[in-house]
Order: sequence, then structure tokens, then C-alpha cells
Amino acid sequence: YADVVTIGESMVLFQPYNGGGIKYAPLISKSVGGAESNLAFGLSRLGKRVRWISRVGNDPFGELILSTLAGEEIDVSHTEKDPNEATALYFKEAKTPGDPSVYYYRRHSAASQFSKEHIQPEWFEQARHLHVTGITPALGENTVEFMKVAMQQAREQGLTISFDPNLRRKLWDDQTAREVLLELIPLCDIFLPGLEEAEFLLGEQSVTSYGAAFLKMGPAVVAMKLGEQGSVGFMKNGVFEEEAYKVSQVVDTVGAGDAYAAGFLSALLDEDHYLSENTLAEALPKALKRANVTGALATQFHGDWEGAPTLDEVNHLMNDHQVITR
Ligand code: KDG
Repeated sequence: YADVVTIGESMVLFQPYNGGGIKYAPLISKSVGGAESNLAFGLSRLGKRVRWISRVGNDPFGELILSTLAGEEIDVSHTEKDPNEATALYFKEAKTPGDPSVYYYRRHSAASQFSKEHIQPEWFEQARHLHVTGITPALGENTVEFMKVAMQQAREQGLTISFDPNLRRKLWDDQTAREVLLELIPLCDIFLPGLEEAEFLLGEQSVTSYGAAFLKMGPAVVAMKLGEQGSVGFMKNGVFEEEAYKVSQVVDTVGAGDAYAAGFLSALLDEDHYLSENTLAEALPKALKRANVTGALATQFHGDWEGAPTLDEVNHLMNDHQVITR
């Protein structure tokens, strides 16, 4: 059984152990990065059962990824080892706090080979929800079609679907990215863009008109991240704004959007019929609030997901309880 199925590429992440630029760093640490696995880690910490589906190489990097996910109680049993292609790698360097630079080594990787022939009905059996991102369609020759078919198949098997555009301009050209991401929006129920992504997709408009425009494309819910302004949720009969959760200093923004998505989905999935109008009107403000907390906490760590809080921690923080550490 899985609350959430997520499909996408994970990479071994290398970054200077003591921060700074890669060129002169004597020590490099390794971990795991990948938008969908970041979400999986976040959801698992929040008490949800997650199935993460991917392809890795038959190499130590793939094993590291699989054992890290399995160690966080995520089901990796549907992930295949590609006999021919390697696991993707990625490097991150933060010369100043905030938005680091990333360097990908993922062309022709195992997960970039995903095509619709790989999709299995078992992927979506005994599951409630599918989460995908706009990174997967950018990876390979067949991954746009793969994504569309996977989303359609999940829907046929009764799953609801969320989609985070996760725009990565290093992976594809702007025009293709815009076209493909816009084509995928109608296939989801929950759309999770950031303000900059909304602007990239639709040109400069007001926050309210972005919300209205995305809802018109098909999703039942749009939750948009506004950075320091918090986030805003749109549904057919309502708009909800929630203030940001304040943190003292942003260390690393990578993974914050995925942590936001984990907080958001976990709160919706606490309800049975989370897309029915009445339930949604109650659940949406709670989901935005929890997402603002999980997203903000993720900016406090250099790792892409290691800062993900447990449900107890989130509840503590949301109720302004002091966390006693010793
Ligand atoms: O959202 C965070 C991800 O971007 C990061 O973990 C690595 O998946 C990744 C990517 O493609 O950038």
C-alpha cells in the first residue's frame, strides 16, 4: 500500500564539505538529490507511505540511492537497475548563502531512458496519489511521452495527481520547457508552481490571475509559492493566503519546493476525499500552513532533503511550542 507514488530521477549529490566553490574544495561530501526523492523523504518523515519509482545504474551510486531511500522507509521495489546506463550525478556549490549553482552529469543516465513501455499497472496498484515533476520530461528522448502516459494511466487506476513544474533551465530550452509544462498541467489535479515559474509559463501577470488561469487549465487546486510572502491556494470557490514561516537565515534553497510539496500533500492526504469541495475548503488552508513550515525548514540545511521534519516537529513549530533539545 502507498499513500503516494512518485516517479523521477535521483542523483548522487556531491558538494564541498566545508562549503565554498568546488574548484578549491579539498573535501567533497556525498548524499542524494532529486526532486521526487526529496518529496518522498519529506512525506515519509511526515508519516506517509511512499513508493519511489526510478531507474538507476548497476553501480555503487545506484546502490547508495536505493539504500538511502530504503533507510527512510520508502518502497523502492519497483525501481530497476539499468544494465547499460549509469546513475546520474550532480554537484552543488554555494559560494554565498542562498541559491547555489548546480552542475549535472545526467545525460543518457539510466532514468533518462524511461519510456512508456516501462510503465507497469503494479506501479499504481493499492495507491492513492501520484506526484510528478517537470524535471522528468526534460531528461530524455522519450520522457515527455512517458510522463503523459504515466499520468493518464495513474488516473485510470483511480489515483489523484499532483504536478510541480520544477523548472530546470539547464536541462532544456525555454520554449520547449514552456510548451511541455503547459501541456502537462491539464493532466493533474493539484498544481504546485512557484511565482517565477508562473511568470515563465504565462508572462507577467498578477498572482490572482495566475491562479485563475491555471485553474482554467484543469486542476482542482493550485498552490503557489511566493517566497517570503508565503503561499497562496486557489480552488474553484476560494482563494486562501498563508503567511511565510520565518527563518533567521536562508542557507540553501535547493529542495525547499519539494519540502513544501511534501508538507502540502501530507496535509491533504490526512483527509479521505481531499478533492471534494467541502473537504478541500477546510483542508487547503491547513495544507498551505504546513507546507510553509516544511518548505522554510528545508532552507536551513545544505542537503536537499536532510532537513525534512517529522510530523511531531512540524506540529510543535506550528503551535509555537518550544523544542527542548537538552
Ligand atoms: O528540487 C530540488 C532538486 O532540484 C534537486 O534535489 C536536484 O532533482 C534535482 C534536479 O534535477 O535539479
